[in-house]
Formats: sequence, C-alpha cells, structure tokens
Amino acid sequence: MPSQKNHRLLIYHRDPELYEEAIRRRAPRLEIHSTEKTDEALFWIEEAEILLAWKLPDDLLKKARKLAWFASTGAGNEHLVNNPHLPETVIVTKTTIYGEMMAEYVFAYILYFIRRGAKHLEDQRRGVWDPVRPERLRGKVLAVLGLGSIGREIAKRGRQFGMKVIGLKRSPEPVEEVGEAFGPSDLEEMIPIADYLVNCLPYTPETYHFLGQKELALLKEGAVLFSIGRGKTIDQEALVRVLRSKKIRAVLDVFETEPLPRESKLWTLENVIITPHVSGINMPEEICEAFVDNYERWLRGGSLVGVVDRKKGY
Ligand code: OXD
Repeated sequence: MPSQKNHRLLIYHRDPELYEEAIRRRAPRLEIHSTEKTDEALFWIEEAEILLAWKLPDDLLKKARKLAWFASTGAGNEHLVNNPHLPETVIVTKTTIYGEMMAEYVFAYILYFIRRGAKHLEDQRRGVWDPVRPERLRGKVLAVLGLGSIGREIAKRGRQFGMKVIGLKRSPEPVEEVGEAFGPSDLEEMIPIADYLVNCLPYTPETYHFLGQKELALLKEGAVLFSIGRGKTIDQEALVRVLRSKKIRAVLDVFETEPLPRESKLWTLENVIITPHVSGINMPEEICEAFVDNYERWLRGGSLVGVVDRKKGY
C-alpha cells in the first residue's frame, strides 16, 4: 500500500468496539474514532473523511464537512440517496456481503417446505410413522426480483439445486447467475410461472408497491413468495387478501412498517412465516473485511465496490 497521510475514520454504529478492533487489525494507519453515541460522534464528525455507519442523524451529517466517503454498513440505502445533507461529491458505498446469508435464509425455508419439515415434526409429536414423498427442487422455477449482489447469490444457489432460474432487473441485460433476465415490463409474464418468487428489490420511487393486487393474483396455486428486500415494494394489504385465499404461501422478513404492528392481519395467517428483518444481519468481521478491502482500493485510486448510484437510488 502506498504511504499516504493517515485518514480519519469515524465509526458510528452499535457495537463500535467490534468494528474498530477488526479494522485496526488490518488498517493500522487509519486514525479511528468509534462510538454509538450521537453526542460523542459530534466531537469527531467534523474531521472525519470516512464514515462507517448505517443510519445517521441529520445533526451529525450536517457537520460532516470533510466527508469524502460514506461507507454504509447496510445493503439498502434509500435513506441516504436523497439526503440534502449529503453532498453529491460524497461517495456512498453499500455493503455487499449479505447475499450468502440471505440465500441461506431463502433456501432454509424452501428446503423445509419441500422436505415436509412441518409435517414430520407434527407426526413425530404424535408418534406417527408416515413416509410421505418429498418434492424435488430440480426443474422448479425460481424467480428472483432484483439481481444485485443478493439476488445473484440466491440465483446461483437455485442453479446449484437444478432449478430453472429467472430474474428481473431494471435493465434486462444478461446476468451470469440466471438463465433468463427480464425487465420490469415482463413482470406479468414471469409471475405465473414461478414456483418460488423471491423479492429482493431495493426501495425506490419506481419500486413502491411493485407487487400489488394485480401482480400477486398472478401467482400460481402453491407458489411461495419471499419478501426480503424492502417491505414497501409489496402492497401489504393486497398481500393479506391474496394470502387469505390460501392459494399461496409467503415467507416475510420485511414489512411496510417495522416492527410489524401487533394488529397486522399477517400475524393471524397460517400460510405465512414471519421473521423480524433478520435474513441478512450485521456481521462486524465480514463488514470490516469488505470495508478494508475497499479502503485499500481507495488508497490506490481504484474504483470502489458497491458504489451507490444516487440517481437510481441503490
Ligand atoms: C440493509 C438492511 O439494507 O438491514 O442492510 O435491511
């Protein structure tokens, strides 16, 4: 690494010491301050050239006058893209490590369903020996909405299981991990053929309620919908209506309002699995490894991994 001046990094995050320790080990020349407290961060923010954080109060952001790079620990950064306190000149990067973990989440449930996990547990409780046949994944259609680092990782696993994988992205150019990539105007063609529809779209003005009543009604009998990106990309009221028909099942990790309010009808439906936004969670070691790799690129003047296109919104 070329010898450079020491850059000042402010880590503003829960468990700040874990992040600081992991980064210091690999980048000893960075001048690091770390805290989870806003009043402490106010001391350091004015001098910080790099910020490793997720959500940041505007009072802090306003004072970040020397900031050149906002390294977000999150994958979706809709709260940053239009933030008036974040000048266009500041590079924003997302963390792109979540794909493997989120693919594990999706396939944990897919495999549980096809291997009849719930039935075997119930039979076990009742002392029943009933060797029902499992389904196979080979040949089943996995449709992935959003082919960023997360969607591509899910698509890759689907192919390894012999599934027919299709995907949708904003501009339908070829993507190695999927057999066929569609654009948004092909959505109505894709949905009815999906056995598993995995929605990992980012939240932008274009993706608000991307799946509404009309689209959800196109899902075939027995299909499973996964929602792991942003809750606002699905019309939740419409989803409740479609789920009530018992035609489909859903595994939902993200919601229009989080935590999911107690009065939500979703809690009462038997064909839904609800998890509390845990499909991809912060792993400080992995985040810091990716951050330091990117920092080394930054020092070399190379292009960074995960740069957020603030016009596109992700
Ligand atoms: C993220 C998230 O985008 O936690 O990182 O949802």
